[in-house]
Amino acid sequence: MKLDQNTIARLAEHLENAELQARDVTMITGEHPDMDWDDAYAIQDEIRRRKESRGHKTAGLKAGLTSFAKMKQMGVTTPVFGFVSDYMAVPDGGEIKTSELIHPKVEAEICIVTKAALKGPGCHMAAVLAATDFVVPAVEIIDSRYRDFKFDLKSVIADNTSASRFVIGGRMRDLADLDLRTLGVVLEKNGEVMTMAAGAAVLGQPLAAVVMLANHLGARGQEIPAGTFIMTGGVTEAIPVKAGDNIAVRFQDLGTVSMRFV
Ligand code: 0L1
Ligand code: MG
Repeated sequence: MKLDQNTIARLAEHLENAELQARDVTMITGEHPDMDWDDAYAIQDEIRRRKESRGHKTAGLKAGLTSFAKMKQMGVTTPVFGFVSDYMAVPDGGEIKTSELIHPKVEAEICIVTKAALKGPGCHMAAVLAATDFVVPAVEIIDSRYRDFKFDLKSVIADNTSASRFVIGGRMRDLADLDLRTLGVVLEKNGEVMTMAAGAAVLGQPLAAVVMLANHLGARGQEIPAGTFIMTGGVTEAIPVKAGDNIAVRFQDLGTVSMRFV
């Protein structure tokens, strides 16, 4: 690690305040060009610790930048990992206040909930298949705290991978009844189709993101506990939204997830 504890704490407070006050900031690697990957995740961990110390529960884990469309959109080649907090959850069909956000975008996510712990290194697809309790669809609302989306991967990791809101909807289904690779997703804004894709857009198979997450955490001495909600990453590119927009995402076999931006 290149940053000391005081700097990590200061950057976590800076980025969390930007999130909570819906205020954009410049990317932190501008000021700290030497920071490394461990520093970036340490800042994210400190943001999580701050939220939990105020009584917010961590509601789930997320993989980001896992689809070819998102990697292309962001000009990167590596997935990133983050978390979502309880206050970020919005009910299906609910309202999302744009005044609480900076420049939100929506993306469709195939998600699972685990029924057994997953621990890397060495976690593999069979372990994830065995540990999956059910599959459920969601929409993630990402809202990078960085001005004009000007950031690099380390800055994004420190900013908790732009996590902002999420909506779980549709219906839960058994993994054995689905083919996640061919599962189609259609994202509509104000009744117009914006983008569509199949699950294989996420690393060839969305559960590969869970394998990577377990191994990422395992390398840091952590595991995915049983009962964890995991978002495997946007299937399509992210679509910008503003007040007045209605979003409906139709997932084959999993139903529809919708929300309104006000
Ligand atoms: O969930 C994600 O794919 C993370 C995206 C981070 C970069 C962005 O804000 O688009
Ligand atoms: Mg996402």
